[in-house]
Amino acid sequence: MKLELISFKLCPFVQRSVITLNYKGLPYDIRYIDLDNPPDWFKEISPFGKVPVLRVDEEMVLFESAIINEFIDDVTEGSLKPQDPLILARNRGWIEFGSNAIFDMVSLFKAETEEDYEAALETTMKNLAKVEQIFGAGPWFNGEDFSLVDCAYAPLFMRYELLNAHHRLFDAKQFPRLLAWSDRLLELEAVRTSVVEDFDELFYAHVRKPGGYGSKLLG
Ligand SMILES: N[C@@H](CCC(=O)N[C@@H](CS)C(=O)NCC(=O)O)C(=O)O
Repeated sequence: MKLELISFKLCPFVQRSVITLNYKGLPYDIRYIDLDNPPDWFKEISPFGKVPVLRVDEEMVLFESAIINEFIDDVTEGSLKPQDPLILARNRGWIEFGSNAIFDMVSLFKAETEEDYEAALETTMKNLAKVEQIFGAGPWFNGEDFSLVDCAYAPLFMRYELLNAHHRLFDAKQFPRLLAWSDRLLELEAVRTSVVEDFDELFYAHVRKPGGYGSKLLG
């Protein structure tokens, strides 16, 4: 099976799929596009005009990171999805929650005014508090079994680590379980190799770009 992942270097959703591909050891090619100026062939194949898109055997196109990840999992050994339908449904819900948490994190550095920033900060901290509250004994979201939920949260935590290094937003006193989970995830080979080499500089440049209150504080 030939896989080509259509990507944007900074996209956390693409990164979720890269982590899953890496973790499952499935060979793939990656092709980067400029999302500010997407090529016509991309507009034709991506129904939402978004990355990631996974081209399978040059003909079938899959989109939406959560669905791409389930596909990657289904065609490889050792499932990253729980067998119990109830736990699986719960996992899917928290993956979706993680997607919203990514958009809320972006709204922090996109905040133009102090007021917008404070509102975004409140939302993002509430998000993290909810995850802290439901996270069990670890080490992973489902306990001993590494899962697609872990793949889904690593990109969010990688970005928060970079933001925290610049301007501390939260610490281990507030979210001890979440930060321990984050540390564990960020140490994984599949996660460390899921971004381009100059990711940190690219991310900081992206944060600085809007130029408003949030970007000045966090960039
Ligand atoms: N729900 C989608 C979200 C993907 C997404 O928002 N990707 C962004 C880049 S990080 C994108 O392609 N944005 C382009 C656009 O919205 O036009 C998924 O999980 O794959």
